[in-house]
Amino acid sequence: CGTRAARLGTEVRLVMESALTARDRVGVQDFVLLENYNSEAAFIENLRRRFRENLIYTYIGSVLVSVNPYKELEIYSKQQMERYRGVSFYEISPHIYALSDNTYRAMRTERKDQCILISGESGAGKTEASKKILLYYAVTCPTNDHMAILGDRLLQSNPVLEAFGNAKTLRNDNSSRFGKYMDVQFDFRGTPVGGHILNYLLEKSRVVHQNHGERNFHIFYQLLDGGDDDLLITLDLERNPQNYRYLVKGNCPRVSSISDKNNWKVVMKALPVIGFTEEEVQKLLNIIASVLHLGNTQFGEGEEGETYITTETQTSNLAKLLGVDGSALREALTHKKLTAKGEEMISPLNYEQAVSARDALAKAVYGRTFTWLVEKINQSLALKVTEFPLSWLLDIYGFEVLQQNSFEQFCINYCNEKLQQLFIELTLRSEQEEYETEGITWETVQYFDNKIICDLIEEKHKGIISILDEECLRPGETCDVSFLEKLEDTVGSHPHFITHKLANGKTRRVVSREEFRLLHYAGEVNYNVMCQSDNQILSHCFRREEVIDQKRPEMAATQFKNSLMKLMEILMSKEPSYVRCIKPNDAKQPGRFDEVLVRHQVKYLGLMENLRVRRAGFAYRRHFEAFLQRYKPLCPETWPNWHGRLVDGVSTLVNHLGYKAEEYKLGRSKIFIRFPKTLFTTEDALEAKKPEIALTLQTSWRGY
Ligand code: AD9
Ligand code: MG
Repeated sequence: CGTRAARLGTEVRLVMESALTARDRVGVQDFVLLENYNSEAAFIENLRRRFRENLIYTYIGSVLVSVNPYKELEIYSKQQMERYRGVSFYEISPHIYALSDNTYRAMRTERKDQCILISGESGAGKTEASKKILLYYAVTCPTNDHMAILGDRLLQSNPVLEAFGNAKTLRNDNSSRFGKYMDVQFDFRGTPVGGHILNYLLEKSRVVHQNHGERNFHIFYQLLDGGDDDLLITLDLERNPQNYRYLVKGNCPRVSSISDKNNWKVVMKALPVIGFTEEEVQKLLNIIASVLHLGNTQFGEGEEGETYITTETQTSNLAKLLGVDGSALREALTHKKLTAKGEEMISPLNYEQAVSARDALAKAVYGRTFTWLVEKINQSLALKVTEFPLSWLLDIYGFEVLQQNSFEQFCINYCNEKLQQLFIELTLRSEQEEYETEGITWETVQYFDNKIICDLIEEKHKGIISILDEECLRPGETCDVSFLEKLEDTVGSHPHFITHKLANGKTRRVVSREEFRLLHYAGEVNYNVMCQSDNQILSHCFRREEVIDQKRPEMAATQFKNSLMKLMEILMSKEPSYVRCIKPNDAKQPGRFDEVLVRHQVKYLGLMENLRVRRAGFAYRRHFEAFLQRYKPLCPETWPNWHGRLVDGVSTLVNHLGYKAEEYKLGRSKIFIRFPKTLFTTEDALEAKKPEIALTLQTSWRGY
């Protein structure tokens, strides 16, 4: 049945069928055609069979599921792009180009903003997918000389953003450590005319600390490996990354899959293309170098507990690179300014405070540089006119569980929780809308709604973020303990929240006293109590008196929540398409399909839910015209041509085929078929009739 079902995906052109090889037809190319659509095992088996044949793409209706092949496949060439241009979704094997093309055409014909949401866990292939979509637009959209420059800038912004915002982690050698939301504007001819990037929550803590086996952001290693001798001398840098404290924490300066030297060249070529002047590039490099020097700045402790800098040369280099006065910098690193009763006072920092002030400065400098970089890129892509339709692309960090999960993982996972909620809402909405426009009765579907977890995190006054905010404003060392207590008081009985305390007064082993566990839709994650670290961030961003002041500044978590809310609003107003990425193994190896890992992702991506929604009523739907065109040879009254109304033609055809009333429904423009079996039988009949009709078909379909 796999082959029969896969064939259905080809839909129209019988004579074109040779374009699809037997290999293309392994398994079903649309999960809705799985006979046993409730079976997770059948779902995974279909993925596995296709993966084995390098068929990494499969649909669930209009959702594209993609399995990371971990090897270069010959499916992204220009010729391949041509194959997918202007071709309807089901005529050809599933591909990211088919989705790109469909979105593009929907935007042009319906003049409605589109958005492509790419999700999946770290290393599943989101960023690669987003690059392939951009490339498809850049190559296939009509253009002129001026716009070619823009296309070039769009493409060139990628390596630059990746150099500054991506890093090697245990899960992915090129892991995005920021969320990227990119839009591309098109004019009435369908030419890309502008773009904009929004970035979310760069993981700044990586600048000063990396877990074992991980690296800092790529740009540091690229500079040291690729920068020529003169440049390194100007920046007072040595080539060996081992000499820099901020680069040795993860004990992993080299990554076999990455050529820092080559990537450096790519970045240096890209910067002028996206509008950076020579002077700006130099400034950027000064900052990168200064972060490294900052990391090597060491402190000593005097007899009175005061702190002084023991690495004078580093500090002088640093001051020079940052263009600031050396003594002011020294003082900033070892003293703090307090304002009490309107008077400013300078007081010395102790050793720990100085170290943490230094690290906070490094993170702030890097974070702001990244924001500036994105702004510069946006200037180079900017277009002032806004009435053109947009196509948006969201590539955001995937759901993440590390050994130690802190504030950043909390935000990342919260973001994924929100996207999942949006996915469920929009999928249901579009199904419902389609049924309504077609005049077919909607049947309610049971599914897991993760709103309960989103509420636990974001609810006003009662949610984790609100409690975190309040606790971060309280002075005192016991903040994290009281944070946990407050959480227990407020959300302790929530079914998705767990601490070490059991209801019977005993202690739970899997959660330590400094942690709480959230049962996310995607899995369980223990988070360190975050208040302390956040306090540090806070105290460096805002002075204490500023915090206590009546003008309460927004806390980091609330800021993140608000920007997510805005994002969700934007997304809700667009026509969404989805790419759901799956990671086949943790070893980053080609050809390995780890069933346990895949099953977990299928579960938390909600793919079975998605399939159920899609199959709740009807497995298959097609426009009357396409349906009639394909199956008309099976009925003497519709063959070779039907001259009446399309709906009557389809009705005559299915009556002749003996479809029972419960097997199908006719909408306003489409036929809906409830079970794949009905369709398979029809397909078989067509196959049997092929020799008889082939000759006529070839002639009559040529002009189709
Ligand atoms: V993270 O949340 O940013 O850590 P992503 O973005 O989901 O993650 P990414 O796109 O970076 O993962 O993919 C990880 C690696 O898998 C890439 O560096 C490639 O080596 C590999 N990959 C992913 N997709 C493809 C593909 N379509 N073809 C070949 C791929 N290799
Ligand atoms: Mg990524």
